[in-house]
Amino acid sequence: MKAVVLAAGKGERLRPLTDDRPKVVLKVANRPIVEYVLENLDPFVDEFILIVRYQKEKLIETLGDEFNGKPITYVDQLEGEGTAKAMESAKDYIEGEEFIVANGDIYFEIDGIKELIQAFKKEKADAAVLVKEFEDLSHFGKIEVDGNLVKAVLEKPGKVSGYANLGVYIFKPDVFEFISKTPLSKRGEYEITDTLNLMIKAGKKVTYAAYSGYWNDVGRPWNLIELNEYLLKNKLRHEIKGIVEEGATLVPPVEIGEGTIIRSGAYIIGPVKIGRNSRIGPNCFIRPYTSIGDNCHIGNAVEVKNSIIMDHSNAPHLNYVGDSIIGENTNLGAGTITANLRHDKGNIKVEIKGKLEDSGRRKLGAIIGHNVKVGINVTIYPGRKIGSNSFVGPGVVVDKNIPSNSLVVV
Ligand code: TTP
Repeated sequence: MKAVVLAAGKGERLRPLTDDRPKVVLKVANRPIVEYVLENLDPFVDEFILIVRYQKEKLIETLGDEFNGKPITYVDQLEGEGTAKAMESAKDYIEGEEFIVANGDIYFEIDGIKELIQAFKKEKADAAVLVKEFEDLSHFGKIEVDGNLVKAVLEKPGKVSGYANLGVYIFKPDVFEFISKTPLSKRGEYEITDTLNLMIKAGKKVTYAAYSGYWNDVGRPWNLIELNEYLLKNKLRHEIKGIVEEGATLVPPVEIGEGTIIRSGAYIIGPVKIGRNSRIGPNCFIRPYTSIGDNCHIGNAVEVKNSIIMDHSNAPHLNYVGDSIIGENTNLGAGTITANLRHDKGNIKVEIKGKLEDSGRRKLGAIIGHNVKVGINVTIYPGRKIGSNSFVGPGVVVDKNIPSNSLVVV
């Protein structure tokens, strides 16, 4: 069986982290998101077809031409937006048999695919959808069912409970007939959910599998923090490949990559994952659910908690980084602090595509893009973004988002 992985999206809700790369290559727990998808599909498939467009070179460079010894074919998305358009792009690569389709930006586990294949076979269905029960479906497509079959798919039905569409499907090649008839949706996209409704109307058998495992749709910045926390809590093994100086304390599980040095006085409470060739300490405090990439520097008197610090980035002197994401090749000046809590203890809101969205979190720090230089003594308000390639001068109070490629001074 082949797997078609949809990875052509622009990831606009994850700006500035996706300014120069597709979201599926962003690293969570020091690994590109798309690798988790491929890993969980791997036992069931013999070939991966990746649908690409936005910044595709970065994805091809990240994955290469095979995964676990199985070939990856990259296919350009046909002109037009949406998941159905992305899927249609795979048409010439699918022959005869059923195939799996999965969004490239979701995290799910192997059981989901197992259950989906079982349901598809048991019902002798034409298509199958993976679903999960949620209290609030405002951000999802709702899958309405009758017995073992799907009756309809409703896009963003509001604050109701029920089965959410998780973005993982099995189809037979005849789905392409329905894709070619799928109309443009209200938001100007060709969507798989509309294709499913056309199939149901035409009397095709669409079934579903209800998944009870962990799932994360990495659409917004705080989803990266949640997924990082889940992966470190549930998948991390204590493993030290680097050097730990006398006088450093590591509370397991802590993973430390080759070439990394943990200097005396560093106090690290796992789960914490640190990549290769990084310099940690002396005298820093790294708290649970922190991922620090390759070639990073966390220096003296720095505290980091529940955060993602990507490759080649530094928090070198007197910094506090809490519930934050720091992109690649970014430097924090001495004394720069991220605030991660409102004094009224309300949820932190973040501007996403021009609208303020409730992150649902009481604690959320900064979202800083790639190649950013932050000066000394900069204060960053909770949930604020600093765009990629920006320079923030000494003493600036970041109480508003800073667009990419900006120069901001007091
Ligand atoms: P979305 O998360 O809906 O879209 P996106 O990735 O562009 O993100 P944003 O809304 O923040 O801009 O996409 C769901 C999945 O489908 C995701 O894996 C990307 C993929 N996709 C395509 O491959 N082609 C497309 O044209 C679209 C819209 C999405």
